[in-house]
Order: sequence, then C-alpha cells, then structure tokens
Amino acid sequence: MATRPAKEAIFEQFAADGISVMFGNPGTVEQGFLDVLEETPGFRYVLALQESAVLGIADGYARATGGPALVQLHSGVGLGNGVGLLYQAKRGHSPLVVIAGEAGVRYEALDGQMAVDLVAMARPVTKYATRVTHPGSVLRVLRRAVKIAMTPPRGPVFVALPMDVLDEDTDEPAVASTIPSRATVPVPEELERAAAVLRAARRPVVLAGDGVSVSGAQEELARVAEALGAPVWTVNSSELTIDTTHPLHRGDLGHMFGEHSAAALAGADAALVVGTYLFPEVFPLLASPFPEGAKIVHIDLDDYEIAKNLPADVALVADPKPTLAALAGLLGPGRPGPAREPAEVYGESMMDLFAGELAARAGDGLVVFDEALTSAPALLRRLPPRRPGAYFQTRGGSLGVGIPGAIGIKLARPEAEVVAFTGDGGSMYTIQALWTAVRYGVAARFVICDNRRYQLLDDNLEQYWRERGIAAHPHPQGFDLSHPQIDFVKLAASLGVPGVKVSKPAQVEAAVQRMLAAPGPFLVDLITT
Ligand SMILES: Cc1ncc(C[n+]2csc(CCOP(=O)(O)OP(=O)(O)O)c2C)c(N)n1
Ligand SMILES: [Mg+2]
Repeated sequence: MATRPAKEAIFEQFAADGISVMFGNPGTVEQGFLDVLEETPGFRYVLALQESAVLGIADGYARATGGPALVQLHSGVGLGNGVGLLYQAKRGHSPLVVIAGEAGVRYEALDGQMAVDLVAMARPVTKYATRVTHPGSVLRVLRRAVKIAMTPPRGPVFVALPMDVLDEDTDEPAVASTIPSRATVPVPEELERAAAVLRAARRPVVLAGDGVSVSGAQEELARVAEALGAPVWTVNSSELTIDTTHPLHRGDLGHMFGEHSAAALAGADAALVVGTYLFPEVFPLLASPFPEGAKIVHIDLDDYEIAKNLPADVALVADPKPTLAALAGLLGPGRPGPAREPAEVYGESMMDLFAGELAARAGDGLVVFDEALTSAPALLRRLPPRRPGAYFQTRGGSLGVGIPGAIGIKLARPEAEVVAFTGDGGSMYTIQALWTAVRYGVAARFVICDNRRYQLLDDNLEQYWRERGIAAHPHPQGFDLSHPQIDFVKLAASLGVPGVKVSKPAQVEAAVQRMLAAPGPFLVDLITT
C-alpha cells in the first residue's frame, strides 16, 4: 500500500465503508483534513451552524439510512455543544461516528488553549470513545469505531484525531470495516421455554421498544401478539413497533411516570418484553408494577438491558425478528384479544384540523417527525403511524431534534414527503438548522406547534402539585414564552425558509396546500391556543 498522509488516508477508509457525507461544524484543528475533503471526489460536507443541529441532522440521516453517519465536531467546545444530542443518539442507538480534531499529541504537556480530555468528555454519551496517537493505527481505529457503532445494539462512537498524527504518513490499507452479524435465534429449547410461559398466561401483554424497529420485526411482533391475543404497549419507542391502528395496539406507556405504566399493566399475568428495558420512565416505580407471580419473557440484543431492573423468567439475548418469527410458529393459531376501548370523541383543535388536512392531502409516503409534545395526541389521532420508517420521535428526553432530524431524513430519502412537528420551545434549540436545509436544497417541512409556552412543563408541574397535595398556583415565569413573542415566519425568512402563520381554522387548508407545493423547505407557524 502506498504511503500517504493519514489526513488523506481517512477518506479512503470512509469510502471503503460507504461513507460519503460528513456532517459538521469546522474549526482550525480540523483544517488539515477538511482541506483534503474539498479535493476528495464524491465526498460531501454538510455544514450546520451549531453542533446540536449537526448531530440532529446526522441522527436523522443515520436513522433513515441505517447508518453509519459521520460527524465532525470542533475540539472540546464543539463536542461540549453536541453532548446533549449525543446522549439522545446513545439512548436511541444511532450509529454515529463522531470525529473531532485536536491541536496535536506533541502539545499534550503544555495544556494550551482548547486542550481538554476529549475522550473523557465523550465517554458517558458514546458507546466507545478513543483517540489515535500514531499514524500507523489511524485507519485501524476508525474501522474499530465503525464496527462498534454498527454492531447491535448500535450507538454513537467518538474518535479524537490530533492534527500532528494526521499530518504524518501511513501505509495502512483502507478496507471495509467488519460488521459482525447478530441475526441470532435462541436454541429450540430456550424458545420452547419462552413459548411455554406465554402459552400458560391468561392475560399476557406485549411490551415493545425500538429494538423491534431496528430489527425490522414489526410484522413478527404482530403475529406473536395475535397468537397470544395480547394487547401491545410500546415502551421507550421512538419509531414504529406495530401499526398503531392494529386492534391489539393500546398505546405508549409514556416516558415520565411509573404510575401510568402500572395502571396500563394492572392484571397482566405475563409480559413479553422485546427490544426495550423496564421501565424507562423519568420517574419509574421502584417496585414492580406487575401483579405478584406475573412472568416475564425478555428478548433483546442488548444483554445489559435484559432484566436491568426487574428479573426475567426467560431471558434471551437474540435478534427480535427471527426470534419472534420462531416464537409465532411455536405459539400456533391466534387467540382472541381483549376488545379496544371505544375511541374518545375530541373537539377540533387547530392541530386536529392541520393534521387532518395533511392526512387527506399527503400520500402514503408521508414521513412524520413528531416532537409535538402536548400537541402530539391530536397529531397521532389524525395521522396514526402505520408503516415502518414513517414515524420518528426524540429519545432520551432531548428537545431540539425535530427540525434537524427531519432534514437528515429528507437528505437520506429525498423522494419522501418529510414533515417535522415541533414546539415553539423545542424548535428554538436548533432553529439554525433551517439554514442548512436551504443551503443544501432539502425540501423538508416544519410545523411549529406554537402555544407560547413550555406547556409540558406546566402539565408535569400540575401533576407534581396533585401528588403532593399542593394547591394550584401560578406556573413559574420560566415556563412562559409569550414575551417577547417569537415571530417564526420572520425568523425562518431570515434563514432563507419561506413560511406562513396560521392562527384561524379557515387558514389551515391553504397553508397545508402551500406547504406541500413548496419547491423547497417550508415552515408553518401553527398557533395552537
Ligand atoms: C434540551 C432540553 N432542554 C430542556 C428540556 C425540558 N423540557 C421538557 S418539555 C419542555 C417544554 C417544551 O415546550 P414546547 O416544545 O413548546 O412544547 P409544549 O410543551 O408547549 O407542547 C422543556 C423545556 C428538554 N427536554 N430538553
Ligand atoms: Mg410550546
């Protein structure tokens, strides 16, 4: 293999792994390899103006393509800005390969400007974090990073690339990273144990998380649920685990309160848990929410998540898709499931009107990024998620993913109609991503569910008052966004995105039409109160 500077060789490695886009925000300590990128045919740099936006776009791209997505951050300051969304990528198992520059190993002892322990900073929010220190192992380390990011359970990884190491020559060959297969099925005896526990249950439930969507096991999950006649709840699920109009689908347990899960699970005498852990709420119950004697069968590719908090009776480290297929075969023909509660009747909120109009006008190919928070119930009843790959949410409780996430998905799937629903609060964490959409001609749509409040914080505080018997009183000033009022249409316009404000029901139809007809990105400021 010919020798060449490591800053050139890394692009050969990226190409060998099918990576041709770098999402980033640049700085001086990355200038060496960014300079090479400009001369690298077929390689594209997608610039975003703040690191949260960079990571949100890359995360959406990785989720839409299956990854990996390459991210460049600038040293410790850029990594610091990106930590929140790296956390959400880690919680959601996004295969992001994050690199950051560093002045050089030779400066290590000088503790100069910008020096920081990048690896220590990245470690809690990545699956693997390391730093190259010798030009002879730059590609080897990148391959290891790609392998770890892409091996289920996937996750973000971090590699620090000091400038002086990249400037030196390397003769390492660039070859594709090895990604081990984890398409594993338990041996027949283990599957039979699981089937026996589930068969014996009279009121089983299925609890499904993102491990189902990563594995593409939606159909198999529905077959098992039908065989058991078991209601399906989604847990910590940001993508589709089952068609939400399926008669056995009940809803999402939500990410906040253990009491909500306990109420939903009351009476269950067995649970099949797939692709999630129990329970991911912010305030989970310390005791098991299941009635005494209830049996748990837990299937996941991540042994750490299995029985993390509640012991399981049958615990299988296995790929959900082939495992559920085998289980469905063992369980045989279906049992009748409990009937669904009749749908509640709702008034026509602005969100009902807007999402209803969108449902009527957009084709089957509509992709929704749902960061609508308190407007989400109306969105979901008008546009119930039905197909894999058409519905996304944040993970890990991080706000600011809706706008950049939709941009990343649209970049990966330009043929799809991609609409992000976000809040007046959520949008402002990463609003500068609109600029990136314009710069690269990414025709995603953005709907701001504008109630001039951090409404979810109001709602959660009211629950806190109720639980503690505290009398209702005014909400904290810090939950109010009404002063000064953000003019989202002008803000979007200043970043190059046209938009329209919708404050009356009569304006909804024309706004949806305009949004869908726009040749590029478009924003709707939907006043929801
Ligand atoms: C990065 C980040 N900062 C702060 C929070 C805390 N938080 C949770 S919900 C919320 C309010 C969101 O308001 P908005 O997006 O307008 O939606 P609404 O609740 O009004 O429907 C905030 C600030 C968070 N989840 N993530
Ligand atoms: Mg709001």
